[in-house]
Amino acid sequence: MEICKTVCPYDCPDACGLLAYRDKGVVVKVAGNPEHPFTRGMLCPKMAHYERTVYSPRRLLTPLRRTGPKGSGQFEPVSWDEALQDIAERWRYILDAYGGEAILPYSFSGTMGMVQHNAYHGLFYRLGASELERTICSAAKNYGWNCVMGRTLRMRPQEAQHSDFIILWGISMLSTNLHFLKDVREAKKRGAQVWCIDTYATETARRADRLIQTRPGSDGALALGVLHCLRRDGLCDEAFIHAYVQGWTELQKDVLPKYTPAYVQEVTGVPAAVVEELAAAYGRARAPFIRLGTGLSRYTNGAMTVRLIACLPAAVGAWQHTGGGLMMSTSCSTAFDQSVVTKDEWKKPVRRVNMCEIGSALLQTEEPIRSLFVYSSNPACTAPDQNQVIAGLSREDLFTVVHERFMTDTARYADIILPATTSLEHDDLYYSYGSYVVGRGKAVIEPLGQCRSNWRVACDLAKAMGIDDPFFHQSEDDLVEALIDSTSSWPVPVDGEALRRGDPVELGLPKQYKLTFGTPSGKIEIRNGRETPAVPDYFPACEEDGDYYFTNGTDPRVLDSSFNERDELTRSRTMVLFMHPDDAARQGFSDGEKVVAWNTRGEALFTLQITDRTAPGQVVSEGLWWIERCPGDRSVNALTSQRLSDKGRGSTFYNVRVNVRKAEQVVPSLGQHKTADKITSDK
Ligand SMILES: Nc1nc2c(c(=O)[nH]1)N[C@H]1C(S)=C(S)[C@@H](COP(=O)(O)OP(=O)(O)OC[C@H]3O[C@@H](n4cnc5c(=O)[nH]c(N)nc54)[C@H](O)[C@@H]3O)O[C@H]1N2
Ligand SMILES: Nc1nc2c(c(=O)[nH]1)N[C@H]1C(S)=C(S)[C@@H](COP(=O)(O)OP(=O)(O)OC[C@H]3O[C@@H](n4cnc5c(=O)[nH]c(N)nc54)[C@H](O)[C@@H]3O)O[C@H]1N2
Ligand code: SF4
Ligand SMILES: [Mo]
Repeated sequence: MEICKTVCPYDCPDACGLLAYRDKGVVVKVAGNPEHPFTRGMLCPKMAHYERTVYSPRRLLTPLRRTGPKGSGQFEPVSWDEALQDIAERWRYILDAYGGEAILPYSFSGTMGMVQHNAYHGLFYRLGASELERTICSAAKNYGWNCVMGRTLRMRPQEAQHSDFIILWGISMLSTNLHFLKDVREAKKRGAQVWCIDTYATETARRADRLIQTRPGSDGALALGVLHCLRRDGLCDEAFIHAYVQGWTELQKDVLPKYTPAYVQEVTGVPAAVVEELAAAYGRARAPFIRLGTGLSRYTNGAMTVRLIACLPAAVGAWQHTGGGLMMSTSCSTAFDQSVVTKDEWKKPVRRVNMCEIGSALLQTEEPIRSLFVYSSNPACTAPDQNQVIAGLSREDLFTVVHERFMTDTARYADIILPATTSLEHDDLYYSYGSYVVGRGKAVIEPLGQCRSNWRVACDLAKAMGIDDPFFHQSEDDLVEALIDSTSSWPVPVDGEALRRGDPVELGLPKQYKLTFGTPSGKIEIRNGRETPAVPDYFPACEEDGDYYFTNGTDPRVLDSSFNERDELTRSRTMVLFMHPDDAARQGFSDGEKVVAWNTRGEALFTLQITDRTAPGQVVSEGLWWIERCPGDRSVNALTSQRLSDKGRGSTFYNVRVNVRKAEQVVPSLGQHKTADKITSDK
């Protein structure tokens, strides 16, 4: 038995060190790599049996061509040559008749390896295809942070061990950042308090010392309430502010007076006394640490919310203390020059399509998208406004190619499906966005069946399209080597040799990195003259009609829609809707009955769970489920909106309201299967 070192490839901040046990060319089990400085030998339950994903009987093993109507799931196997030829022929026709912008690539987070994640960029730049704005995840959050902190290096998570007051703010850590728990526990052992701020009692919140429950989208006002109290009670660090912060005077003069605890209670639903307690605990802590999640930024005021929260550590000078500060994603990816893979010099100015608006984009009749190439993503499940997305994918005249490992909701609508490798079957280099640990993953086994990696298919398609460039003659391992050689701009030398060997390597950070502010002024920019408004202030998220806020949180059994292939994980307890007992009583619902949540965009069928984990006036469901795992024919994104965030053109998944009715009640069809027949086929 050989033990091969690799990395978990999924879109999870932890990027665990993974050991694959290989026996006669087969991976028989996996385990966590105990030498990994952040994940320290533990895997989450999904990955503890990664071999069940790799060798799943559901793996797609040959290219497939559609034989039935779109979405019917009827396909026949074809050879790679035929599949590539079909695609090239259709694309040549589209390029000639309509130009490259009629083709759109769509991808996101199937794999975080820098080679496979970016593998297709060069090809689509060369084709002059429309460009996808990849903003679905954390664009608003990054925008908000950048307004205040610019390119300041982000915090190292292990520092939290030295904090005496940790706030898990809008993060479902036990699902989405499990390995941070070790640092939190370490801090607790040393006496730290751990509070959680969320809109409902997540599993994470249930284990914190305290949960503060906010009204969805209102956290910016809570941050201002805390700042109001800190200033009033003399708990700010004036010396730090004087040395390192710009715009505090304007904030305290023009904005803070309004945010009295009583006013903040009105806006956020957090009792005034609790706002006071939070401010006192934060202001009196020696080294308060905020771990900021992404959920709270997925609103039409999401970037502003993050901007306001980022003012907190500045006001108390948390940055100057070991263990103090604010952590969101790390800056790890910037250590590498990813243009060695993305080939940015081939980029031309082309039409940009925002991925959160893929539904409307596929239905637009002016200069329609005529071919969609989906890889490493499952938009029919994970993009907002599912009915629009599916209506778009149902267009008979849309030529859709999906490069996938499994028959996902999206793959069902493909004309051609290409079978993809898993991370154990291809080479890559992985960074982490929840720590500073990076690692290499060499292919551990031969590709299953006829599966091919993203890089391989990008090169195959380039050839089929007659693009002959030395760039496409490189192997994926050549690209990994080039990435390892590309770290010269990182401020601390990177141990390339250890990386080459496959060891997990933790990137070093300069000694004073937390006090070296990467903003144009060199200071923390509470006032940022390039923004409107220059001084941040709360504004409410957009209001929708409907009786309930709808929060769609994460489930530890799936990662976005990945792992739905695993029957043992996802066979039961999908599409559960939490509702407060008062609301259930008012509507005459009983626990366990089937209910429909609906709004103007669509509806989805759930099993009701009556629980006081949610607030009155709010319903919650966890997890993104393939439609075949759902009791109805839609999943949660039938309810969410394509509307973009205030800044950063990000998603607003949590900015949703719904009504709820008993399942057997019939209501006139609401947006379900919005038709695509506005688009006329011309081929
Ligand atoms: N098991 C599992 N792990 C995952 C994922 C997964 O789907 N499953 N997804 C991966 C990906 S792609 C990402 S981006 C990360 C995301 O991981 P997180 O940063 O944890 O983000 P979310 O889970 O989207 O949201 C976190 C929390 O924000 C809360 N929230 C929503 N609105 C508000 C609000 O207005 N205020 C406050 N205070 N809280 C709010 C939600 O209730 C939720 O509990 O996780 C990654 N890891
Ligand atoms: N309602 C709601 N919707 C959400 C969210 C939410 O919180 N609420 N979260 C959003 C967020 S944060 C994100 S990041 C997105 C993510 O959404 P997606 O990018 O769609 O992520 P996944 O659902 O994990 O789908 C990834 C697919 O890539 C495939 N894959 C894996 N490795 C490879 C590979 O090497 N090559 C190829 N070709 N395919 C591969 C997998 O089989 C899988 O089907 O979802 C968003 N959707
Ligand atoms: S999904 Fe996340 S927690 Fe699970 S093994 Fe992968 S990186 Fe680790
Ligand atoms: Mo994400």
